[in-house]
Amino acid sequence: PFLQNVLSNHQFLHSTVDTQFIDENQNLFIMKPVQNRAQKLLHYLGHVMVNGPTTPIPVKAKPSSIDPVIPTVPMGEPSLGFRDVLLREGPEGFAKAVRAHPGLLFMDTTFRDAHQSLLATRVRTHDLKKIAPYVSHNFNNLFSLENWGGATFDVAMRFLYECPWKRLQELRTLVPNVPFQMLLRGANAVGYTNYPDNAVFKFCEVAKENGMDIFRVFDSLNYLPNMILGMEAAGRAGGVVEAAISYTGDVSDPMRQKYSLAYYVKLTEELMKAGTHVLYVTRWHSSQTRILISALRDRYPDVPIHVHTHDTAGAGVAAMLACAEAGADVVDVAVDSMAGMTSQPSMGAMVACTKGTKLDTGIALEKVFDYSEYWEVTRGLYAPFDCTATMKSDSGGQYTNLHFQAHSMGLGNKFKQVKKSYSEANKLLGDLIKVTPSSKIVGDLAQFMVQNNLTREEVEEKADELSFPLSVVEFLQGHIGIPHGGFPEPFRTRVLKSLPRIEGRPGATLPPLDFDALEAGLRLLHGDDITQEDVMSAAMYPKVFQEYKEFTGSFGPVDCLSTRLFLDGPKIAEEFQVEIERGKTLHIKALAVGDLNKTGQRGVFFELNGQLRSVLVKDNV
Ligand code: 3PY
Repeated sequence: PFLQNVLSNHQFLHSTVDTQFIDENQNLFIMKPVQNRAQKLLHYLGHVMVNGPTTPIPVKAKPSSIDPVIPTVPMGEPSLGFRDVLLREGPEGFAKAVRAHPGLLFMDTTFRDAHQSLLATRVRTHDLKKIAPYVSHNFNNLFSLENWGGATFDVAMRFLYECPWKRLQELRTLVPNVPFQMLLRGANAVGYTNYPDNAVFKFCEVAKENGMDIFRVFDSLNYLPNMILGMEAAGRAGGVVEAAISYTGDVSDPMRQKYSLAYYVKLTEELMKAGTHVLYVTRWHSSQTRILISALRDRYPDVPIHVHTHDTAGAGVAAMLACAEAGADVVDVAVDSMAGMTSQPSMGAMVACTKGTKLDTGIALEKVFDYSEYWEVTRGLYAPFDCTATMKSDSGGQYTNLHFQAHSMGLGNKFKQVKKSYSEANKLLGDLIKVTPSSKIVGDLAQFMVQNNLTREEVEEKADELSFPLSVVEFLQGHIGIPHGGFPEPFRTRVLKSLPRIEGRPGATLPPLDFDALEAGLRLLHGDDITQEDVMSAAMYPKVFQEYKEFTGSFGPVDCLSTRLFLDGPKIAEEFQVEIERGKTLHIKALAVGDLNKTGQRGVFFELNGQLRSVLVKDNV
């Protein structure tokens, strides 16, 4: 609101008042904080021009210089979708409608898992927003659009310097008709470790308020108490609860008893009892599909079944088709140019393969082509993060993060060895379900073995002498829950010695989070415009949130920049426009980078809306 302060109060400016007027009009001295957004933005651009990208770059490649063409959408409101059913009939009615739907339904993972799997989760809200209306208008019959949770929450703040909540709010406005889906890591919410129960409950409540619809809840060990906590949090917030069973092993192999069909059936029974609206099976391998889905379909004829895989081996389309034929209602796909390899199977391929059959999706292939074209060019902007630059198809599966971890630790040339050690590390830890964070724990142990040249036998022999990665020690202490079949002994005892152990669900013994105290602390540090969403961000990632606020304090919001400018900055003499808010556009031209001065800084010169402006940037290179 417009403040009537000393600079603008008419009576004050014209001295038609006595001093009592000041006492009675306290707002005279409330000054609107100077935002200085343009200068901060120039500072950011100057910083990138001098020091390079502000986010770590794993692959030696430049963002492509071609801009994506945004396909046009018709004027007016998009057609009704499953979100309208959900809003009208609630989670139960929604689940019934999904089950009654005649053809095969899709969840589109392009906005989350596809780029988490291929592009290190780096896709920015800027690029999601441009194509969101197209999705809303052309794919209104999607079961859901997966666009939040998993690693996106952390990466948005840590590497993209943007607010994950704002992403959710903005996408919600652009896509009113398709249900949004997020990945909730059970009691770990969107983090890597257990949070106090009240933090998980509050997180789901705020996510629902911001527009989230379906909460897919998993636990990286399929540890039921953790899953049930996440399901309760999602359900109490009013969301659709999708309990996710993480699959490992081989149900067709009678020799592999640990994760047998009976294990999955029993787990499903518990999840049904806990009140899941939809069943989700996440699969890391492409065989044995029929057996598991058929068994679940037979036992639970009324519950929608939703299936997921990564296409690392190249058999994703075949696996999803087999699942659909065995009774799955929904399968996960990513748009063609963001599909395949460690991402999901291709949407176009699934549309084409089911056309004219009882599974016909009703989606027009031409619409998928335009969607794919946008993403093909957009993907080029993220070339510095594209894992397919160094990774090739692999029938072993489960390697996205491992690959990234290995490369970032300089073990890229030993990836074959890392993969072999991964399997050995998994056996050492007792053959685990491997999803975030258990997959990372196994990966950490594998890398530790490669770095120290250790075999499984040697690790077992020297277990009480070795200095294991913290994640491995904490896992054995019980920080993320209890694995199926218990902890591996005597390995656990030898590693932990006298270290404390957590019995049961870790969150149950954590003291509740004091939200008021957290909020008061944040206000003290960052001022009064702290929102409940900020409080949740700080609850999930205190240090990352602090750094994100420090970054935006210096550089302002940078989500208004195109991805090429965000990553690489402008070239000298490049002219461009940046819309910092609706209707407020800056016209910028990069003029020159000056010489290094005595204090290690450089002047960077711009033209801003026709006027010369400069910023001083410390040269860190
Ligand atoms: C995550 O936890 O981020 C995952 O994608 C697990 O599948």
